[in-house]
Parts: sequence; C-alpha cells; structure tokens
Amino acid sequence: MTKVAIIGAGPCGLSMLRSFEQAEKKGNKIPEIVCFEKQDDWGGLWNYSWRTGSDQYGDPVPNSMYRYLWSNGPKECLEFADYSFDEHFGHPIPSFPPRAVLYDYIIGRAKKGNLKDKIKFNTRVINTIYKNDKFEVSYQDKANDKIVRDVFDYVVVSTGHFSVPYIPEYDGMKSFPGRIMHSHDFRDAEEFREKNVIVLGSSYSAEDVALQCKKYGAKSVTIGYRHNPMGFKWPKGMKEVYHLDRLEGKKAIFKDGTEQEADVIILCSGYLHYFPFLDEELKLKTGNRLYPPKLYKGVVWQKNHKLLYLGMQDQFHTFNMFDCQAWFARDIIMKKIEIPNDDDIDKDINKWVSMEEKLENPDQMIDFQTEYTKELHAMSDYPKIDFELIRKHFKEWEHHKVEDILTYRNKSFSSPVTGSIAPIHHTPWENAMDDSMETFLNK
Ligand code: FAD
Ligand code: NA7
Repeated sequence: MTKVAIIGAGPCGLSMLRSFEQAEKKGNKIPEIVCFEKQDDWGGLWNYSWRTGSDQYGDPVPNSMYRYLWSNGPKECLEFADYSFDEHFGHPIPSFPPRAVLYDYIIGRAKKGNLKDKIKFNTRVINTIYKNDKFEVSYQDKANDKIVRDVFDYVVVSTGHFSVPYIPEYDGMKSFPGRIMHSHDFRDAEEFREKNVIVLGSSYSAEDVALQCKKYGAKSVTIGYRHNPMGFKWPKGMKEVYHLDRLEGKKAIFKDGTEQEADVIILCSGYLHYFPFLDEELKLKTGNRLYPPKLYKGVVWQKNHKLLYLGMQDQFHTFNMFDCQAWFARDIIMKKIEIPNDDDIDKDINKWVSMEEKLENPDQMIDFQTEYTKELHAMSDYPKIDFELIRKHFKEWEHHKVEDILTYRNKSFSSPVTGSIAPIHHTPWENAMDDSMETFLNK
C-alpha cells in the first residue's frame, strides 16, 4: 500500500488530511497516511503560544502569532469551499475576526473528520532522505526523546515558512541599552505602553506590529523602511522614515537624517524558508515570493515528483489556495493527475516565474495569485467557490487600506461560498481591545 508522510499539521497539513478524507468519503481507497506535528496540538501558527525561544524539549518554537492579532485580510477571501463560516458559526459574522475566531473555524472543519487519528503530535521530523525509490524519514518523539525511522512513498512538506526569523544586524546594536527583538517573538503589545518603539520593515508584520503598539499605548512608533515605504496615512504618534543607519546609545539614526529616542527595536524583517529536516537535494531554496521556482504548479518538486510542498508561496490567498494545492497533490499521489514530461514542466514553471518577475503593484500580484489558484482549482474536484469575487474583494481591501489604515478592518464583504453579507462588527477595530472569541461574537 502507498504510504504518505505529511510534515506539519497547520492549515496546509490539515488541508492535505481533509483532501484524503473527502476522497475516501467518495468511495476511493486512500493511501496509508502519517502526519507529523512537532507541537502538542494542531492549527500551526494559529495555535497561539505564549512561548518564545525553545519549548520544554529544547525544540525551537514555531509560533509567530501574537495576542490581539486580527485577520489582516477579509475572512471571505480565505473561506473553505467545503465548510463555510455560516456553517461553522450558524450565522454570518464580521469580515475581520481575531485569531481565536479563525482558529476555531480551522479546527471546526478538522474536527468534522477523524483527522486527529492520523497525526503524531509532539513529533518532530529531523531527517528525510530519498534512496531506493523511497523516502526514509527520521523523527523524534519529543516527550520520550526517542528517534524512530520509517519509510514512505511520498512526502508532503507543510511546515510553513513564517517560523524561522531573518535577523539582520545594524551598527550600534551590541551596545543598545533597550530591547531588540524580531516580530517572531512579539506576543503582547501591552509590553510597549509608554515606550518609544522602532519597527524595521515595510510589509505585513511591520504594518501590524506598529499599529498594535500604537493601539495599546506606545508613546511613539517610528517605522524604518529599507526600499519602499508602505505609505499609509499613519495616525498621530506614528511616522515612516527611510532606513536605519545606526544606533548610538538610545538613539536611532536613520539615513534620511531622522533621529529618534528608542526603548525597543522590533525587527519585522521577514522569515527564512528553512528545512533542516530535508536532505540537500530535496530542499527548496527561495525567498518569500509568489512563485518559488522548481515547484511544478507551485507544489511538485521538479527533481523528485514524489516530494510535494504546500503553502510555500508569499500569500494573498491562504486557506482555500492551500486546499486547491492539497486536492491537486492528493490527485497526483492517487494517480488521477498525470505529471507531464520534464520539458513541459520546465516550460510551465518558467512561464509562471517570468510572469511573476514582471509584477509591479498589488493589483497585479492579486491577479497573478488568483489565476494560479484558479488553474489548480480546475484540476481537481475541490468544491465550487467564486474566485472572481475573491479577486474583487482583495482589490477593494487593498484600496480600503490606502484610504485609511485604521478603518479597513471595519468593512464588510460577501461570502464567495454562501453569498451572505458580513455584518459590521459592534466595535471599530481601533477601539476593540479585547480579542476573545466571546466578545467578538457577542452581538
Ligand atoms: P504553519 O501555520 O506555520 O504550520 C506549520 C506546522 O508545521 C506547524 O504546526 C509546525 O509546528 C509544524 N512543523 C514545522 N516543522 C516541523 C517538523 N520538522 N516536524 C513536524 N512538524 C513541523 N494568513 C491569513 O490568511 N490571515 C492572516 O491574518 C494571517 N496572519 C499572519 C500573521 C503572522 C504573524 C504570520 C507569521 C502569518 C500570518 N498568516 C496569515 C499567514 C500564515 O502563513 C497562514 O495563515 C498559515 O498559518 C500557513 O499555514 P502552514 O500550514 O503553511 O504553516
Ligand atoms: P515579509 O512579507 O517577507 O516582509 C519582510 C520585510 O522585511 C520586507 O518589508 C523587507 O523589506 C524587510 N526587511 C528585510 N531585511 C531588512 C533589513 N535588513 N532592514 C529592514 N527591513 C528589512 O514578512 P512579514 O513578516 O512582514 O510577513 C510575513 C507574514 O506575516 C505575511 O504573510 C502576513 O500574513 C503576516 P524590503 O521590501 O526587502 O525592503
């Protein structure tokens, strides 16, 4: 019998498990599956942890999410086609839920099947090699500190790529008298009340961590961009300036001449695609981009078609794109989709990569990833979902952010699955201090 290893039980790993479960429900014989998850529960980054650094077994903590994190895009854009928000909550809910609500939704679908039986928790994959047409996977049972080896026909890598921080160094850091940290270790903005905060970066983490700090009472927030500013209309007490040059004592000195007293530096400088558990020839090496090369249809490892990667792209689309990838990967494993010859694979990858390299603005990037997701969607029996509506929502959302970065989360969108319109949340995001599910769902 074909044996499949799935590494990681975050949203991508759960999509993979769900895809097999759905095939089985339709009467197909599915392979033997083992999913390895190094945390003690499922949900990946959405499973909040107070921990930073390493866990009680000495294993690096993968979580990068923090308290008070609210969805950074409309929930309608990530809705599962086979499990709507209306089905989970019993009624329409607002478009930008906090983390706990999205976590509940992800887990709600997973609980509907017997997916947990297939997951080995507290189990970290430490090595994967390919020999004699099989994968030899070594994993550590963390609680008992035991190493075990098993052999598989296919490996699905669904370990995420926002867990291992990229940490640059600037002059003066060694003698800075305050705190220097990466957004990976950011947990609670309350910590920075009355502090002068410097945030470095110009992408999602910089935007949200900076706004969180302001919302929860930081004295000042100064964002240092390296190439392009985010350019939003920042509220009073926040500013965006050009590139940190150096720190001198407590002072942050930027290349545009700005000088700012600093208590804390938060590096929102992104993450590394880091796969120490894969043999060199199996390892994807890429930056955070919309079409990492060497992956056919963004999923199949070009040099070994039995190795499948999920969710390795930079992401506008998330959960339903992961589903489309998982359904596609499942059908490759179950031989319902035939992989073309090497030349055609190469041409297909090059076509997407060269299109990606020409993208100039967020609207074009949204179009690109929507086209990619639609193409995958058409290749499997993943249920119907309106990707044209999702494309439109993403573009509106981008424009809402440009209009007002403080109010974009107060808007409402319609579901691409049920068509229902989200109600407006009872409290504007700027004033909503409590991120619990109970308070959010309270009408
Ligand atoms: P992850 O969620 O990272 O899950 C990977 C899993 O693999 C983890 O559980 C990890 O423990 C496990 N794992 C890793 N290595 C091993 C190993 N060697 N052995 C066994 N298990 C292993 N997306 C949105 O749609 N909306 C948002 O608002 C949003 N906010 C975000 C905020 C932050 C701060 C970050 C970092 C990301 C955010 N994202 C958001 C994007 C996020 O990447 C996806 O939503 C999603 O979590 C990706 O799922 P994944 O399964 O690929 O990875
Ligand atoms: P991203 O989206 O990969 O962005 C990384 C950012 O880090 C980007 O703006 C980079 O700027 C910046 N960067 C990298 N190196 C430096 C240095 N040396 N100095 C200053 N800035 C630097 O990661 P995020 O953490 O923002 O987002 C990850 C996910 O979290 C995302 O999918 C969201 O859903 C939430 P550059 O553009 O290269 O100048």
